[in-house]
Amino acid sequence: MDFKRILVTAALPYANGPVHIGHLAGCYLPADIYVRYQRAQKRDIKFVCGSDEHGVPITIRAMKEGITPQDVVDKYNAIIKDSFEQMGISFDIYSRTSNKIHHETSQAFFKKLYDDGLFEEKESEQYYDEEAKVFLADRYILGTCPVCANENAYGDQCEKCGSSLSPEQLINPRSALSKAVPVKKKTKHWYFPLNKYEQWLKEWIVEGKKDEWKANVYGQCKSWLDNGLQPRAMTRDSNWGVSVPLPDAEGKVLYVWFDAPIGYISATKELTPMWSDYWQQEDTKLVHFIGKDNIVFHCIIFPAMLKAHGKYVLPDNVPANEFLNIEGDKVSTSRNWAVWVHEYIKDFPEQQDVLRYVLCANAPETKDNDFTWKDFQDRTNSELVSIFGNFVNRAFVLMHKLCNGKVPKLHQDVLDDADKALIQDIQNAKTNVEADIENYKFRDALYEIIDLARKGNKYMQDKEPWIVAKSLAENPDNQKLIDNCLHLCLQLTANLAILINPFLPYTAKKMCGMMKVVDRMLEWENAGKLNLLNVCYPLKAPELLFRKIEDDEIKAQVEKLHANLVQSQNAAKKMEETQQNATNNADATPDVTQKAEITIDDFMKIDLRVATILHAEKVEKADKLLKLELDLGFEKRTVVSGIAQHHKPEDIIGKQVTVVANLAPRKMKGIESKGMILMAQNNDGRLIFVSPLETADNGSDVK
Ligand code: B3M
Ligand code: ZN
Repeated sequence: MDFKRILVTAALPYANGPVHIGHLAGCYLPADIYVRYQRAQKRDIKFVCGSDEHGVPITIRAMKEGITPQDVVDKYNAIIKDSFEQMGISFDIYSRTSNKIHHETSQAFFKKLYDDGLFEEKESEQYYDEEAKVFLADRYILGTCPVCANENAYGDQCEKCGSSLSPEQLINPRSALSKAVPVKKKTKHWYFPLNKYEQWLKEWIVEGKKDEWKANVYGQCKSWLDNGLQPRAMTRDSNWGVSVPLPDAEGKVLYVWFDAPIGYISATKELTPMWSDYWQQEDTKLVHFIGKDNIVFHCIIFPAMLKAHGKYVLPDNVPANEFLNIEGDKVSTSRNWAVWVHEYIKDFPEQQDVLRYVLCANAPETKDNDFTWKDFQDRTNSELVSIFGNFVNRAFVLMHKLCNGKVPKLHQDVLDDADKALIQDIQNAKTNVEADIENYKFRDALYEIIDLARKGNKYMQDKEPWIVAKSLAENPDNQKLIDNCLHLCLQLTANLAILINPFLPYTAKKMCGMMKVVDRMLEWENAGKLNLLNVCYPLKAPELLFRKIEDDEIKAQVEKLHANLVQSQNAAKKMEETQQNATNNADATPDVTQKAEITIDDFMKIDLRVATILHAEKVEKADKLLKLELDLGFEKRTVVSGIAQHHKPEDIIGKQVTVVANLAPRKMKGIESKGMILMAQNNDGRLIFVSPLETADNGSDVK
């Protein structure tokens, strides 16, 4: 089919944390390369993305940080957006699913399916957390995976073995919120009958896409379809999300995987009044770039929704990548085993293209791949610096030295086989890069370009114009040989700029500056041409395109990774300890290790208050714990504190103390403790109250 326009989407990242380089490699970088190439081809193309601001990951993060979900999404949306901008990911729009237009669009979509009688309304028993008073769908529930026995599988998926699960399948289910054993409770939801689309999906994918889609994508779809599809609930009990647009749906929101992909439509609407051309005209090529954990949603569920709606185009392709591991280990945000994009930008200013290069050259296109800092250094130094950068630099230096700083002429009369072979190489590279990019083989395309630069180096090395120059006194005609060599090397440089532009846009721009050509030269139709630089045109002095990455930079990064890991483990341990308040180690030594720097914003998250102890008593069967009744001015509450071996209950009643008032509640010996009292630990291990020196009002803010 001949497509008139292309719509490219990149998975909407959850705004519950910053993006790491695995995200870039998996989805955003390949999408950006594809889009930049298509733009250079002057095709009608739009590139949409935005933050996914609903769903459990957001609410869980809010709970962990003790802030509201809105605070979470505002914070991370800004960080993520900035990371993408810095890395040159050239979205036409980066939107947010919290925008009004998205709520309206996804509600209208739901309503259309509802009005068409598509949903099955079902009451069912679902796990409910009686302590936290919420239904536990998806990631709110943890348990043992029935497939691989991983004890921390989620209610929707086991991240260890990749199995897709439902909460009922978990062995020993527990609430991710309170750790309590959940009970079953009745609730009503709207189910999308995926099973009714099974036959159609089989025809569309198994018969239609087998040879077109990547093997990893097709394989996952096939196994889903072979296992048979079940109706899937498209609503959830929650107060965070797009509310279900029906009268009897109080407290219900759209399932995040129902609303998020519609986010692509909302973003396009926000971008252009012509949005419906991109979504509703048959001759649109819709391409979803995603990571492998999103395949089923983009290849099965969303297409079935689009089909059910009836007015939308279906994805032509879903070129999902696999995962990028870091230094041999799976990325883990909870263990902080990741290379964060915003930190890379800080540590390596002006080095975006280097990261783009390494992530594309090593992209997990067909299987999981490993990112190591050593490989980052090797590829930069031995490919970008030694091959690509070196070639361009030598061509410029020699042209200044041997051709008066101007583009020399091409003398047809002395054109030899080596010259002709190089011309052929340039033209072949164009054809191959083009085919590779159209087929989503970005690694191969990039390799092709580096290989062309390698051929340029070899050509120059074989021609040795600097040696030929020594013979000019006896044989002035030899200048023609020098001219031809440098003419072709410079035309090759211009071609390299065009070819590398989708991959390394900052570098291509720099090259245009050196060649004194306008950006328009980078249009794809110019690739393969040999008249891109005019004869006699004076060019600038060369600028180094890339710098070497030094050993100590790499060492520092590896150390940072390990330090992060240790720090996150310590933080997790500390959290456990402080929550249990079991701190009385008699021979404690003063803690001189200082904690990492925090910002004022970090500090402001802690709600510190003055309170008075109204009542204190020992907790049964716990020799370290006291149960305290506190007056916080605005409320009274219970806090369990591990100070029983340091203070007698009768001695402390009436004392003023400082309380961390927004610490997540926790049960100790069956008592819910809502907060933590600040204590200083003396060198002898004694715990001393951190109290105001003068009497303060209960509930006063400590800042
Ligand atoms: N936010 C999942 C993820 O970040 C999800 C993608 C939505 S795409 C519509 O992995
Ligand atoms: Zn498992």
